[in-house]
Parts: sequence; C-alpha cells; structure tokens
Amino acid sequence: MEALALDVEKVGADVPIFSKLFNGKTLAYLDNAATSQKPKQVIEALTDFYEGYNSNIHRGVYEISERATEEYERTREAVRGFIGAGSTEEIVFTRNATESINLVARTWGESNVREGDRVLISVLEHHSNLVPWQVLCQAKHAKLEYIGIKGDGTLDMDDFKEKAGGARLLAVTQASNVLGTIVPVKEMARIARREGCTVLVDGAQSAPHMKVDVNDMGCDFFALSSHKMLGPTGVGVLYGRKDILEAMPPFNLGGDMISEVHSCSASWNELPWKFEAGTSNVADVIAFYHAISYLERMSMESVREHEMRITDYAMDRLREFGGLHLYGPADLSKRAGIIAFTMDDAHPHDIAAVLDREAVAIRSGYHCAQPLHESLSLGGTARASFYLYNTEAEVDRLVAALGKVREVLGR
Ligand code: C6P
Repeated sequence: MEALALDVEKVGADVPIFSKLFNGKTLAYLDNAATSQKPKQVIEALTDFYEGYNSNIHRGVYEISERATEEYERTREAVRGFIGAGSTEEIVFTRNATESINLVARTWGESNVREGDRVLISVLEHHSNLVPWQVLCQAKHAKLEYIGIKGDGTLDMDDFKEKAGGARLLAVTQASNVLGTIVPVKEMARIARREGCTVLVDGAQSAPHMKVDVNDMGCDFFALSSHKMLGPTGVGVLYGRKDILEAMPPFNLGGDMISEVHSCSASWNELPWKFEAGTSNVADVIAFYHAISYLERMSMESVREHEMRITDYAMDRLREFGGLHLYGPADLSKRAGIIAFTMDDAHPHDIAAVLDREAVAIRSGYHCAQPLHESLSLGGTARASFYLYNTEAEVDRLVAALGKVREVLGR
C-alpha cells in the first residue's frame, strides 16, 4: 500500500470527538498514552458490524457468520503484517496488553519458572508488566530483579548485561509510559537469548507510535493494546513464537479453544485459537483492522517523525515556560512522545484539574508505574502524551493553560 503524507489537519478532521466542544472549547487531547481517540473509519466499522452482519464467528455456516469470521481473521493477518510476525498462528487476540502479559505469566510462567530462577524486568515497567511477575515469583520462590536506569532516564545497559546471564525471563517495555524512554529491546533480546533467556517485550507504548518488527527484534513474546493505536477498547494482541506457543498449555478453557471434548477428556484447538476461549470480542477486533489500515496508510515512520517534532517543540516550550521539572531522556531519538513533568508546590492532580477547565486533557498521578516514581522520589507527575493528530497549537494551549495553573495556585 502506498503511504500517504501525514496530513495532521486531515487526521484531526477524521476524528469526530475533535469537532465537539468542552467548556466551549475544542479538545486538546494530550493523554494518548492512556488511550487514543478514534477516527470515523473505526467507529463506522463497529456500526456496520452491528447493523449489517452481527453474528458469532467460527461457528455459523450462514452468510453473515462467514463474513464476520472472514473479517475477524482479516484483522489477525493485518496485525501479523503490522508487527512483522511470520504467521497468523503467532497472533492471539486478548482483551488488552495486560491480559496478553498475564496469559504468558500464567501459562508459560507456570510451567517454566522454577524455584531459584531469576526473572528480569526494569524499573521502567508499568504495573501490567510487573505485578504478574511479582506474583509468579512469589508463588515459585523465584527472584524478581530490576534493571536500573541512568540519570538521563535511559536504561542502564551495564546493569542489564551484569544481570542477564542465567536469567529465565527478560520482560521489558519498549517505551516507558512515564519517561518516554525508548528501550533498546533488539540489543537486549540478542544478549538475553544468547544466554538462553526467554524475552517478552511490552509494546503497549511502542506499537502505536513506531515501526515494530518482532522478527527483527528477536523477542519471544510481544504485547500490545488496540485502544492505544486508534482502535477500540477490549482488544489486545499477544504475539508468541510458534514453537513456544505450541508447547504452552492453554490459558482459559471452554468453547472455541478445544478440538474434541469427551466426558473425561479434552484436546486443544490449533494455534492461535487454543488461546481464544469463548466468544471473542468480534466487533472490536473487526474494527481494529480499520485502525491498522489507517496507521499503515500514513506509515509508522511518518507517525514517529511527527511525534518527534511535536515532542521537540513541547520540550522547548515547557523549558521556556520555566519552573517545571521535565523527566526522561533529552535525546529525542531515545524518547517517545511522552513528557512527564512536575511544577514546584503544585500537585499533579491540581495541574490536570486546572488544565481540564481549558479543555486540555493530560494525565496525573503514578500512571500505573509506582515503583518507577518511587525510584525517582516522586509522589506523582503530570504527563502530556502525543499522537499523530496533535498540533503545535495544542502544545501552545498546554503552555497557556499552565500559566492559568500558576495564576490559580498563586505560584
Ligand atoms: N498505560 C497509561 O496511561 P492496557 O491497560 O492493558 O491496555 O495497557 C497496559 C499497559 C502496559 N504497558 C504499558 C507500558 C502501558 O503504558 C500500559 C497502559 C496507560 O500509561 C494506562 S494505565
């Protein structure tokens, strides 16, 4: 498919929520790390499904069910291409990235992590790539170890290299949802796998924003969420290398994931359906196809370039504003479009609440990464995060609204 030049205005016009008014103003939506807004192509696909061919999949031999099955499986093929996987057998639909990671912890982890093993994660991790491993390690009497970060917010590769030898699993994010740090997962996977360590990459904050190629990256597992990349909520993806998925026991048990069931025994369906028990989130998976097509039409390279430009502009404007502490790498090539910051004597929730009055949406708090905040001795941060539809004018609105925070809080 020929990529279109990224026309930010046109993308904005495709997203219906941007034509609504909030407090009499259009929305400056800067909370894209939490979830993205949806273009009409995705919203219309949901309506088309429910109005035109709503049915269950993999079961009916009538027209609308066959169409639903075809479109559901078409999304799987689109995801495969989007992340560079070798086969659709390696693409499992889940509810979100969190469930993808839990699936690995509860199946692969249950059968592969043993007493005394070491599981390696980083200080950057979101709770979704931390708590499942914490609980698994506690149950198995294994050791959870953290790779540290350096003063500039980048991962401490020396620390990683020291800890990689003999670890059972490396589970690491490709992009931090707080510092924006882009982690060199390809280099890490090469080192870890040479040491016989299995590698899981949390792609929740990378897949929506940059070109991802799981084969080139060399990971064993990769997790993402549709809702952060223009798609609907309720759809996640787990990529797993075929030989590993084949050896893993199923996660949930029930309809669709079985091959045969007798009163005292059952056998499992082929990949990837072995991991998709019960009625799937058919409509949302089908609509996710339109999100992927949309991103591919723009090209992930231009999405990344645009976000680097906006982030650069925002960092400059926020530095000029003064009195803010910005966290994460200054080097844009090592940073996703996420800026966490604090303002002296202003609680991050108060900042977000004042910004909301100006219809500027940001997130505040721990962002589900409390250990990271604790390691930085921070009680929370305010966070602006960008996507392909954000403009410099919206960054200007963020800065102007921060001026209001100063006025309101008397700083
Ligand atoms: N971070 C944020 O505001 P789910 O909720 O399963 O779609 O994604 C979980 C997840 C996993 N890893 C990383 C790096 C993430 O950033 C997230 C979600 C959102 O930062 C919601 S807490």
